[in-house]
Amino acid sequence: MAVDADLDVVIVGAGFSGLYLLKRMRDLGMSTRVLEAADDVGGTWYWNRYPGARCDIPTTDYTLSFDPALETEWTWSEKYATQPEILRYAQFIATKYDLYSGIDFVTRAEQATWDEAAKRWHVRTDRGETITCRNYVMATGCLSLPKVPDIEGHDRFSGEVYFTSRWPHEGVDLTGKRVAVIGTGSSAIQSIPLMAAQADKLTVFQRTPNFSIPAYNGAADQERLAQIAADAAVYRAEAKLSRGGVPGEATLLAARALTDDERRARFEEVWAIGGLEMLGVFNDILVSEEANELLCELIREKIRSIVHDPVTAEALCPKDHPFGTKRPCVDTNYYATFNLPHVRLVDLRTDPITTITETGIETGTEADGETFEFDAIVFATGFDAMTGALVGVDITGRDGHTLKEQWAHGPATYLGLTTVGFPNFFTITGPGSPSVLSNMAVSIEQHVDWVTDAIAHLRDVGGAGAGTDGWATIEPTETAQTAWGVHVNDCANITLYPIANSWYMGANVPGKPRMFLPYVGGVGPYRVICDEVVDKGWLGFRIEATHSSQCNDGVIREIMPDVGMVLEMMATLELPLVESMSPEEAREFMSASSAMRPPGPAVGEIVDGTFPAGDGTPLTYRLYRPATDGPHPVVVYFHGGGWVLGDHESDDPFCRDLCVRSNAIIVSADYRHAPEARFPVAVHDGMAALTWVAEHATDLGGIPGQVAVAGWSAGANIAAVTAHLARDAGGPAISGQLLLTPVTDLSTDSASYIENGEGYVLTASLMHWFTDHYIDPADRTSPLASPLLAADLANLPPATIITCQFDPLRDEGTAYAHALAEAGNEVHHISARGHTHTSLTMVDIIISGVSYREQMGAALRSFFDRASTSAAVGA
Ligand code: NA7
Repeated sequence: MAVDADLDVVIVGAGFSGLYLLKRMRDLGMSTRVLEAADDVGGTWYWNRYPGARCDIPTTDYTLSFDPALETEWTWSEKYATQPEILRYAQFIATKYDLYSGIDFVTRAEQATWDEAAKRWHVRTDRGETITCRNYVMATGCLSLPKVPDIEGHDRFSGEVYFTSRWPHEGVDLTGKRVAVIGTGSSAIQSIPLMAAQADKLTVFQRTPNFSIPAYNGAADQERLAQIAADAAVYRAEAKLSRGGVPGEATLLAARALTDDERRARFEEVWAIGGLEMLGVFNDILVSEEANELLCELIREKIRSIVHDPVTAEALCPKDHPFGTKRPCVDTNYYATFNLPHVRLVDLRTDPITTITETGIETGTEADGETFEFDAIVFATGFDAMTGALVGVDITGRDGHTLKEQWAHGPATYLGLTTVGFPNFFTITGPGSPSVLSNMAVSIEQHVDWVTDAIAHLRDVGGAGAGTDGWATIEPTETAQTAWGVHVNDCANITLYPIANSWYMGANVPGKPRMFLPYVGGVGPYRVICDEVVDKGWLGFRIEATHSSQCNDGVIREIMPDVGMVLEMMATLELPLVESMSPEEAREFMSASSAMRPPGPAVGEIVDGTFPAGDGTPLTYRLYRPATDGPHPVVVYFHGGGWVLGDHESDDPFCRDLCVRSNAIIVSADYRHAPEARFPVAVHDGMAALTWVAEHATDLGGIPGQVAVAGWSAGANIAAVTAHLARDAGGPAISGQLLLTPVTDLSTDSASYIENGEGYVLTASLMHWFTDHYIDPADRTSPLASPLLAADLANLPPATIITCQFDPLRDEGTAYAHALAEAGNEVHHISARGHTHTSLTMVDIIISGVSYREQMGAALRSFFDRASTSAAVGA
């Protein structure tokens, strides 16, 4: 093969990513070339020249920060700069750092193939050149490959055809023309008011209405400018650690917690600021459908108030996706444009396009159709986002596998930067990174810096710097990549994003696999993760050089993202250790913490009462009755708290949730606490509660004979032991036992104790504090304390046991599930990945716990279904 050049680095794309990476590579002395299909720099801002094209992030923030000189040498003229100004900024950067000389313009990378023997990439261009390089970087942008319009007859129209994504450089004069616009995404919404100003007639074909917020464009925000002028470094550093790449405090206001008036006032305040600030109007809009709908209705009211014709207004009101789950648009006069007499909206939901003809567009059905004649059609139909440009180049990695094949079911990356089977191949703002959900300027810089560090490291460990032909190769491991995909999904799944048919989900391109493409965990947390990967010895990467090889395999984030956030938040509070307190102090501390939680769902009725312990001592209970018609089955529930703490108040939100999900009465029964009443008092109180509830089921509104036991942690220990006692006593009959993270064995030497003994709320030292208060060492192997150690585990009620990955008690819960199954009992073991001992009970805080609580509700329902079926069979 004739090789035209042998380089350290080839970069595809001369947008902001390619430009900055070229600069960094040159600074390191790397031989580098950039291949760019256009005849100038700018990437997205080179191609997207449609009228009205602007940034939707304030341009004070859409700024590269690597050189402090950029802060003073460039000034943005507007709040949201226009495309020509942003393009000039890219040209300014290319000129200032003498980058033009490193770029091959009008040169498209067509093929890249990894040569394992030579440890190089061979990149072929459409000019017939082959360039060989050590490292190959796709800096091709996320919205660069236009989607081919999937409309019958799209290539038949004989008039003028334009694509917003490929707008002619010389501009277009639509004066006096009959113009069609197909699509109502951001490109259309920005350009429609300007096209309407020229066209004789403008017809907008809308398949899905989008939310658009006014830009209120004008001078750049003075407050931001002042902050930047005062200390640009601090301002930019704050952006880098923020969630979206723009500094700012997250609101503490939850839409659901406000009154209608308060909500409206806050909404109006943010509407008056305009733009994507609306994404932060309330803190629950991207996680709660109810909260989101409250906001959607406020925006719809605005649309109805602007658009005069009620039918058009209604058609413009988005109703098929929660606000924010498709990128909201930022406009100037978009909705008002539909009040102009020559502008018409065609709702493709009611009148779909049947075909594009030589002279126009036909809609509707044969019986009831409409024919439109046009001089020009503008396709504003979007992009094959995030992956289109990457798989558009024929990239072949190790063993002849192509990226296209490998990503046929959706992209798989480690950190959105690298992918298994493709050594020394990097993607800037690739799928699996914050990219399109963030301020791209901030994300681009972070990715380029990380890739620069990686490439420098490869040269250093390979020894190339010492004059050898060393260089190293880097590639992620399967373990790291798979786990990253899981984490990306975990983050998306606690939001409403996956609901929408958006390009974030790949849903806009027919046949594209449906999966959430960007990383929603936030710019700051993502940066921390990328840095941690390096600090942990390039965790999850295999780095191989001629004489050395290193693979620190592992997973960077396994904890559920919302659980991780709560742990981080708790860490910042520097709470005192419970085990440093007296039981009395610990109880007060727990009550105070409980008072600050969300209350949990409403139930039909709550009744507080007492029942007698075996010695006649009155003990309290709280009964939760479903809102549905009774009678209901009854669950006797025992709270958590290590036999020392807790009561029905401490587990109140969880009991409400369980009541709603199981449609059963929950009787949260207290039991006496240690150290005042040590083992086995609590166990006998548990049995007394069960006996009393079974005897009074009818009085309580329950169904006699349908009684289950349930509990969490120490309460699950009481529930499990109560089931043993009831079996041995010949009753009461128990329909099932639901044990959430139970204590089943008081020894503390399991692997889960060692792995999770610190840092996940229930620590090994706290567990020792509980156990020491509860029980003498000599009694700890008693089956009434450690049910796992019972000689006889047969003939126990059906069990559902939930264990959590990051819980010291995980292994004893798992062992109990196995032991019960081995003894012939029906057992369902649910292993909650990424959860901790306490996370599943955090109702309305930990969203990733919802599916497990749903499974707990289902488990209770199934106990009772079985009980009623066998009762019917018996009858
Ligand atoms: P978008 O946001 O993907 O918008 C494309 C629009 O085109 C959207 O309204 C689509 O409707 C519509 N579309 C696509 N295909 C068709 C067919 N076949 N028939 C009718 N309508 C169709 O792309 P943009 O260029 O506007 O914006 C991209 C991003 O750039 C934007 O999010 C900002 O981040 C900047 P659909 O919703 O699929 O029903």
